[in-house]
Amino acid sequence: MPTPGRRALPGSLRSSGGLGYGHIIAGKRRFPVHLGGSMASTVLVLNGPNLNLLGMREPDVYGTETLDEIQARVEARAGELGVTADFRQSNAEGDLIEWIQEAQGTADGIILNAAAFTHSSVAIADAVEAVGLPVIEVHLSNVFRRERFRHHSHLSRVARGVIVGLGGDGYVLAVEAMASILPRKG
Ligand code: CA2
Repeated sequence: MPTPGRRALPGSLRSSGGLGYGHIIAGKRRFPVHLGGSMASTVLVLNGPNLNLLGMREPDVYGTETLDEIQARVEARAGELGVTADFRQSNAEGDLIEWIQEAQGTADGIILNAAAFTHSSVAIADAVEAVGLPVIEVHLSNVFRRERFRHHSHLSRVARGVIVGLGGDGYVLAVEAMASILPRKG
Protein backbone atom coordinates (compact mmCIF):
# COMPACT_ATOMS: atom_id res chain seq x y z
CA MET A 1 0.00 0.00 0.00
CA PRO A 2 1.42 3.44 -0.82
CA THR A 3 1.78 5.82 2.16
CA PRO A 4 -1.27 8.13 2.31
CA GLY A 5 -0.42 11.53 0.90
CA ARG A 6 2.42 10.12 -1.17
CA ARG A 7 1.74 9.22 -4.75
CA ALA A 8 3.45 6.07 -5.99
CA LEU A 9 5.46 6.75 -9.16
CA PRO A 10 3.49 5.42 -12.14
CA GLY A 11 6.64 3.98 -13.63
CA SER A 12 8.86 0.94 -13.85
CA LEU A 13 12.38 0.37 -12.58
CA ARG A 14 14.92 -0.87 -15.12
CA SER A 15 18.57 -1.68 -14.76
CA SER A 16 21.00 -2.16 -17.62
CA GLY A 17 22.32 -5.43 -16.17
CA GLY A 18 23.45 -6.19 -12.62
CA LEU A 19 23.51 -3.50 -9.97
CA GLY A 20 24.77 0.00 -10.54
CA TYR A 21 22.74 2.61 -12.36
CA GLY A 22 19.22 1.94 -13.55
CA HIS A 23 16.38 4.24 -14.36
CA ILE A 24 12.78 4.79 -13.39
CA ILE A 25 10.50 5.38 -16.36
CA ALA A 26 7.54 7.60 -15.49
CA GLY A 27 5.44 8.59 -18.46
CA LYS A 28 7.84 9.81 -21.14
CA ARG A 29 10.60 10.75 -18.66
CA ARG A 30 13.54 8.67 -17.43
CA PHE A 31 15.06 9.30 -14.01
CA PRO A 32 18.48 7.77 -13.32
CA VAL A 33 18.79 5.96 -9.97
CA HIS A 34 21.72 4.26 -8.29
CA LEU A 35 20.83 0.71 -7.33
CA GLY A 36 23.88 0.02 -5.13
CA GLY A 37 26.55 -2.65 -5.50
CA SER A 38 29.99 -2.29 -7.04
CA MET A 39 30.60 -1.37 -10.66
CA ALA A 40 33.22 0.07 -12.96
CA SER A 41 33.36 3.81 -13.57
CA THR A 42 31.94 4.84 -16.94
CA VAL A 43 33.67 7.42 -19.10
CA LEU A 44 31.74 8.94 -21.96
CA VAL A 45 34.00 9.72 -24.93
CA LEU A 46 32.30 12.27 -27.21
CA ASN A 47 33.45 13.27 -30.68
CA GLY A 48 32.09 16.18 -32.67
CA PRO A 49 31.57 17.04 -36.32
CA ASN A 50 33.64 15.52 -39.13
CA LEU A 51 35.72 13.33 -36.84
CA ASN A 52 34.05 10.38 -38.61
CA LEU A 53 36.27 11.37 -41.59
CA LEU A 54 39.52 10.72 -39.73
CA GLY A 55 42.05 8.66 -41.63
CA MET A 56 40.31 9.36 -44.95
CA ARG A 57 41.25 13.03 -45.51
CA GLU A 58 43.81 15.56 -44.26
CA PRO A 59 46.29 12.94 -42.92
CA ASP A 60 48.97 15.67 -42.70
CA VAL A 61 46.85 17.46 -40.05
CA TYR A 62 45.02 14.61 -38.30
CA GLY A 63 47.15 11.52 -39.02
CA THR A 64 46.09 8.27 -40.66
CA GLU A 65 44.33 6.63 -37.72
CA THR A 66 40.56 6.25 -38.14
CA LEU A 67 38.05 7.05 -35.40
CA ASP A 68 37.25 3.32 -35.17
CA GLU A 69 40.92 2.60 -34.52
CA ILE A 70 41.07 5.28 -31.82
CA GLN A 71 37.91 3.81 -30.29
CA ALA A 72 39.52 0.35 -30.17
CA ARG A 73 42.61 1.75 -28.42
CA VAL A 74 40.48 3.71 -25.93
CA GLU A 75 38.35 0.66 -25.11
CA ALA A 76 41.40 -1.57 -24.70
CA ARG A 77 43.14 0.86 -22.29
CA ALA A 78 39.91 1.52 -20.41
CA GLY A 79 39.46 -2.25 -19.97
CA GLU A 80 42.97 -2.56 -18.53
CA LEU A 81 42.17 0.23 -16.06
CA GLY A 82 38.81 -1.26 -15.03
CA VAL A 83 36.85 1.58 -16.61
CA THR A 84 33.98 1.33 -19.11
CA ALA A 85 34.35 3.61 -22.16
CA ASP A 86 31.19 4.67 -23.99
CA PHE A 87 32.49 6.08 -27.32
CA ARG A 88 30.24 8.20 -29.58
CA GLN A 89 30.43 10.62 -32.53
CA SER A 90 27.90 13.08 -33.92
CA ASN A 91 27.92 15.90 -36.43
CA ALA A 92 25.05 17.59 -34.54
CA GLU A 93 25.61 20.05 -31.69
CA GLY A 94 22.29 19.06 -30.11
CA ASP A 95 23.33 15.40 -29.85
CA LEU A 96 26.49 16.35 -27.99
CA ILE A 97 24.48 18.54 -25.59
CA GLU A 98 21.90 15.76 -24.99
CA TRP A 99 24.67 13.23 -24.30
CA ILE A 100 26.43 15.59 -21.89
CA GLN A 101 23.16 16.20 -20.02
CA GLU A 102 22.34 12.47 -19.91
CA ALA A 103 25.78 11.76 -18.46
CA GLN A 104 24.55 13.05 -15.11
CA GLY A 105 23.57 9.84 -13.34
CA THR A 106 24.87 7.50 -16.05
CA ALA A 107 28.59 8.35 -16.37
CA ASP A 108 31.40 9.46 -14.08
CA GLY A 109 33.46 11.58 -16.43
CA ILE A 110 33.59 12.84 -20.02
CA ILE A 111 36.38 12.96 -22.58
CA LEU A 112 35.35 15.52 -25.17
CA ASN A 113 36.66 16.40 -28.61
CA ALA A 114 33.94 18.79 -29.71
CA ALA A 115 35.89 19.47 -32.95
CA ALA A 116 34.89 22.80 -34.54
CA PHE A 117 32.18 23.37 -31.87
CA THR A 118 35.08 23.86 -29.44
CA HIS A 119 35.61 27.31 -30.95
CA SER A 120 31.98 28.33 -31.39
CA SER A 121 29.66 26.66 -28.90
CA VAL A 122 28.70 28.47 -25.70
CA ALA A 123 25.85 25.92 -25.47
CA ILE A 124 28.22 22.96 -25.14
CA ALA A 125 30.28 24.85 -22.55
CA ASP A 126 27.08 25.58 -20.58
CA ALA A 127 26.14 21.87 -20.70
CA VAL A 128 29.62 20.88 -19.47
CA GLU A 129 29.38 23.39 -16.61
CA ALA A 130 25.86 22.23 -15.70
CA VAL A 131 26.62 18.50 -15.64
CA GLY A 132 29.27 18.92 -12.93
CA LEU A 133 31.35 15.90 -14.01
CA PRO A 134 35.09 16.04 -14.72
CA VAL A 135 35.62 16.76 -18.41
CA ILE A 136 38.91 16.34 -20.27
CA GLU A 137 39.08 18.26 -23.55
CA VAL A 138 41.09 16.51 -26.27
CA HIS A 139 42.30 17.68 -29.68
CA LEU A 140 44.22 15.53 -32.12
CA SER A 141 46.06 18.46 -33.67
CA ASN A 142 48.02 21.14 -31.84
CA VAL A 143 45.40 23.84 -32.26
CA PHE A 144 47.93 26.49 -31.15
CA ARG A 145 50.08 25.85 -34.22
CA ARG A 146 47.08 26.40 -36.47
CA GLU A 147 44.80 29.30 -37.49
CA ARG A 148 44.11 31.93 -34.84
CA PHE A 149 40.40 31.09 -34.57
CA ARG A 150 41.39 27.62 -33.27
CA HIS A 151 43.38 29.13 -30.38
CA HIS A 152 40.26 29.93 -28.42
CA SER A 153 38.17 27.21 -26.81
CA HIS A 154 34.88 27.86 -25.02
CA LEU A 155 35.40 24.52 -23.26
CA SER A 156 38.84 24.92 -21.68
CA ARG A 157 37.46 27.24 -18.96
CA VAL A 158 35.10 24.51 -17.76
CA ALA A 159 37.32 21.47 -18.46
CA ARG A 160 39.37 19.70 -15.78
CA GLY A 161 42.25 19.38 -18.23
CA VAL A 162 43.16 19.79 -21.88
CA ILE A 163 45.29 17.55 -24.13
CA VAL A 164 46.28 18.79 -27.59
CA GLY A 165 48.52 17.76 -30.47
CA LEU A 166 49.19 14.11 -29.64
CA GLY A 167 46.83 12.49 -32.15
CA GLY A 168 45.00 9.35 -30.96
CA ASP A 169 47.47 9.01 -28.08
CA GLY A 170 45.75 12.04 -26.53
CA TYR A 171 42.55 10.03 -26.07
CA VAL A 172 44.43 7.16 -24.40
CA LEU A 173 46.21 9.64 -22.10
CA ALA A 174 42.84 11.19 -21.27
CA VAL A 175 41.47 7.75 -20.26
CA GLU A 176 44.50 7.25 -18.00
CA ALA A 177 44.05 10.71 -16.45
CA MET A 178 40.33 10.10 -15.95
CA ALA A 179 41.00 6.73 -14.27
CA SER A 180 43.26 8.46 -11.77
CA ILE A 181 40.83 11.36 -11.19
CA LEU A 182 37.78 9.16 -10.54
CA PRO A 183 37.34 7.57 -7.12
CA ARG A 184 37.53 3.76 -7.20
CA LYS A 185 34.13 2.13 -6.90
CA GLY A 186 33.20 -1.03 -5.04
O1 CA2 B 1 42.46 18.67 -33.57
C1 CA2 B 1 41.29 18.36 -33.27
O2 CA2 B 1 41.01 17.30 -32.71
C2 CA2 B 1 40.15 19.29 -33.66
O3 CA2 B 1 39.18 19.24 -32.63
C3 CA2 B 1 39.58 18.75 -34.96
C4 CA2 B 1 38.49 19.64 -35.54
C5 CA2 B 1 38.96 21.09 -35.64
O4 CA2 B 1 37.88 21.92 -36.08
C6 CA2 B 1 39.47 21.61 -34.31
O5 CA2 B 1 39.94 22.93 -34.49
C7 CA2 B 1 40.60 20.74 -33.79
C8 CA2 B 1 38.12 19.17 -36.96
C9 CA2 B 1 37.72 17.75 -37.06
C10 CA2 B 1 37.55 17.42 -38.51
O6 CA2 B 1 38.23 16.22 -38.77
C11 CA2 B 1 38.53 15.93 -40.06
C12 CA2 B 1 39.15 14.73 -40.25
C13 CA2 B 1 39.51 14.37 -41.52
C14 CA2 B 1 39.24 15.19 -42.59
C15 CA2 B 1 38.59 16.39 -42.38
C16 CA2 B 1 38.23 16.75 -41.12
